[in-house]
Amino acid sequence: MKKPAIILLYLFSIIKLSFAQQAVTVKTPKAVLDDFMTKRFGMFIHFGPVTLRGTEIGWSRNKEVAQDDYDNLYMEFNPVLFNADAIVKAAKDAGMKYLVITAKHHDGFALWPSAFTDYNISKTPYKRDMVAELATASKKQGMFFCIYHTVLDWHDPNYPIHNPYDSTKNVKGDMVAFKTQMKNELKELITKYHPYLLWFDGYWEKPWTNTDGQEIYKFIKSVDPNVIVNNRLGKESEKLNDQSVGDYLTPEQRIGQLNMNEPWESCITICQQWAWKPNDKMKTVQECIQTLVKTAAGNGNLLFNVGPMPDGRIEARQVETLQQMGLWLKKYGESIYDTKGGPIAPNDNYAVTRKGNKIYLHVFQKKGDKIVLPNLPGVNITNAYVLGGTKVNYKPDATGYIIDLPQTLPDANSNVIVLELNKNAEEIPVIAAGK
Ligand code: FHN
Repeated sequence: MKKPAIILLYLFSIIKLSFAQQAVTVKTPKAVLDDFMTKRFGMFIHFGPVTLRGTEIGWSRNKEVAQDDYDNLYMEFNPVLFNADAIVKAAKDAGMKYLVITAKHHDGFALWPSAFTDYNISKTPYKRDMVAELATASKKQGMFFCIYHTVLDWHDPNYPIHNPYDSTKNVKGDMVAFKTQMKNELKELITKYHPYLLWFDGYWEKPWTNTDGQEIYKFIKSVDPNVIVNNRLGKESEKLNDQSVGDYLTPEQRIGQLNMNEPWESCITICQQWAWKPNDKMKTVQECIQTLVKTAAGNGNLLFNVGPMPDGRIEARQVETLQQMGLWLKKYGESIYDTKGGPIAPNDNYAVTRKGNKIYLHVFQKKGDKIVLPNLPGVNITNAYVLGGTKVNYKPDATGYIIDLPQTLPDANSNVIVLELNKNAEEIPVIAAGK
């Protein structure tokens, strides 16, 4: 090949590469993200025709449920007791500030009457627009409404993978057409339901590239510059950097590490499965409350998941547990909402959150009659008391501060002792673990 042609080819590939690697420059405004991180607690709802089988949404297709059988469940899907106002009220009573509905999960079924896919709610006996009903109920009750939209879609002919358990079923597909479909659906969802946040998922399969993620993020921002987007559009899911796509980290089924620099949100199930499962093992009220406290103490939000039953209601035992969380937050909410995590990382006995000149010491269980806090540089405790209760004795010692625990801890689930300081607690650097 002649020299000029080689140079041209080389230049072309450089330009192509630079475009591809270009980081996403349009970002969600910091103020919007900071506001999101003050909310601390949201409801995740995994729901769809699969609920008729009580198996896992998406993943039970071609596993516990044969593909044709799964893909035709929508013809029986008729959750007549689905009541968006009641579901939003259950979230509100739990003390939750935002709600995320799986408008479209990996099985490709749309819970809204999309103009871009026939595989949607209007084709079911139920017919009604479930996304619109939840959006309206959320607006009425002051709940921030958010939408989950899958990246991968095993039902879509343009997406190359149709069965994650059997690659022989893979097809050529057409990812350009697939992305066009996704953009059409996202524009439809954003302009019809005005979500506060878009929760993506399913970025891990080969056909999807980080560049695809960047392209969709830019598209979303061209439709609504303020909508928050999680970090599951791109391929980088463990940290936020110039290659990652999205605004915050999303550890799953675990409480994230104490992190003051990157916004994060743990998504965790109240039972084991994301979609409803008969007699699924449910967390105790104490586990639920301590999970929320440890998440906030790590400086993160908790997105707590429920799966409505085939008739559309959330199980009474789950609603009851959520109500108990709400009652706890009614008493101790100031130690969770709009606080910062740290400066000490959570452990099995206690965790801390902070706001202004207050540190909230969360005591999970009474091991001994005192807690010894590590030394906090330049900090003097000026007052200590059980939140909403009696004074607590404390004294400095060589290693830090000794906090005398009350004879009996007033709350069976999680207790809060307020430590008033001589300075702004939010300025205290994070104490390295084990100090
Ligand atoms: O595959 C999904 C799963 O079904 C569920 O939606 C969770 C929720 O975060 N995310 C994926 C697994 O990582």
